[in-house]
Amino acid sequence: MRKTLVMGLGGAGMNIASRVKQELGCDVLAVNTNAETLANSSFDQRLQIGISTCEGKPAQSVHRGQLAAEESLEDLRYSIRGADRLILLAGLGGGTATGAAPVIIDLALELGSKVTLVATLPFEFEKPQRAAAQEALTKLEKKNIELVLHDHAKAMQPGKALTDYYNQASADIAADVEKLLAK
Ligand SMILES: Nc1nc2c(ncn2[C@@H]2O[C@H](COP(=O)(O)OP(=O)(O)OP(=O)(O)O)[C@@H](O)[C@H]2O)c(=O)[nH]1
Ligand SMILES: [Mg+2]
Repeated sequence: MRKTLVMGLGGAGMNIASRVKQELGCDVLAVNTNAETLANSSFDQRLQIGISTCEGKPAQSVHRGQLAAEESLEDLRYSIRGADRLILLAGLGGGTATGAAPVIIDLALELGSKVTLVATLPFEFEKPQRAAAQEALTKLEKKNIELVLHDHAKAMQPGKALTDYYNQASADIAADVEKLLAK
């Protein structure tokens, strides 16, 4: 039987992954540098990356996110090995997911997995995050992966509360993942 690994990476990735887990009932591996976020989550499978690089805190820069994944490459290899397919859930724009995603994707491809990156792009008001996400996206588009993007700048409706918006975004992305899993 084909094995798919669903991974929630970084803060947004984990929030989206918990909705995916709740709605689709699939197993999810939560990956983050942030020890507190991992400890407060209810995922059965959790991996803290970059313990020395980030000391349990958010990566906060793309470079530190990359170093965190590189530091934990063997743990990531062990987690991904045996998966025919990786569905990686991430919010681009912060440090952890933006820096770690390319490292994780390259590792999964090297291990022979097909990779789908389901990623959000930052809101219009998140100027530096949007620039960081765009730069990362340019590089990710060159990789041999499937990309499913959810642009917060386009999907956000004026006047909508952020929590309501995130709820809707998570539901929409869970529906995207359901379609991917049915493929
Ligand atoms: N859909 C969704 N998007 C989010 C959520 N939280 C943040 N975002 C978006 O995701 C982007 C990245 O934020 P994080 O996920 O916190 O970044 P990170 O990968 O955890 O990086 P660090 O915080 O530096 O460790 C933000 O700029 C927002 O655009 C969420 O709960 N749901
Ligand atoms: Mg974060």
